[in-house]
Amino acid sequence: MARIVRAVKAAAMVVLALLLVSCAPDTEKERLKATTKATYDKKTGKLTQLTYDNNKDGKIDTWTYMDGTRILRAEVDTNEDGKIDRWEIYGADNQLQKVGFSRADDGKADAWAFQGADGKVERVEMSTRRDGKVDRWEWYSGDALTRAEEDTNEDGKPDKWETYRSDALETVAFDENNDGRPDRRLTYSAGALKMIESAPNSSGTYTKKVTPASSPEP
Ligand SMILES: [Ca+2]
Ligand SMILES: [Ca+2]
Ligand SMILES: [Ca+2]
Ligand SMILES: [Ca+2]
Repeated sequence: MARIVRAVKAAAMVVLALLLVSCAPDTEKERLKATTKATYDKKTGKLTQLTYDNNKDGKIDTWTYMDGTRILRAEVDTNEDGKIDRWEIYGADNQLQKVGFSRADDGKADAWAFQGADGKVERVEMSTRRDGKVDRWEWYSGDALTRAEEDTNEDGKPDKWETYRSDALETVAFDENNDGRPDRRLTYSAGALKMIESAPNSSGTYTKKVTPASSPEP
């Protein structure tokens, strides 16, 4: 998660790199020249793409797509294995909107992280079926996962709710009759199931509680 937090301000660095080309020592100058390439639209003359060598190893690893001075998106091959592993999407104000990443690291984005005001990940949207359709939403505080919602039956509505404490699952609730409201809640402590609640009344309060018998002493 930390690498997502470190938002690469690709375009700013490219501009910086272009400036450095003129004042860097020869080898550095050569590297920047070889890896910082600008592509322009033949008709309009507008800048459409900039490349960049973010980790300074002489190999292009960042491709920033531009519309003139506006950054549209950047694609980054962080580990230089030939597969893009980071997708940066920018808003109209050249501010980073979200960062896509590939949980399977197969060159296909399946999760997108949104930053909070503190620069840390605030929310992650996920396509668990890897079809581009978001069906899981996670919320973070600091760097810790605090809660999640999931649409497990692809009807566009969450039907599974999870809460976390110290990155461990604390409760998970399920909507079993597909009315958008939870019907059963499982509570865990230190990985062990502690309570099952069900039969919610009209205000959503569970009226039935079952405490699983604790495992027999060895
Ligand atoms: Ca590189
Ligand atoms: Ca890669
Ligand atoms: Ca659903
Ligand atoms: Ca329900």
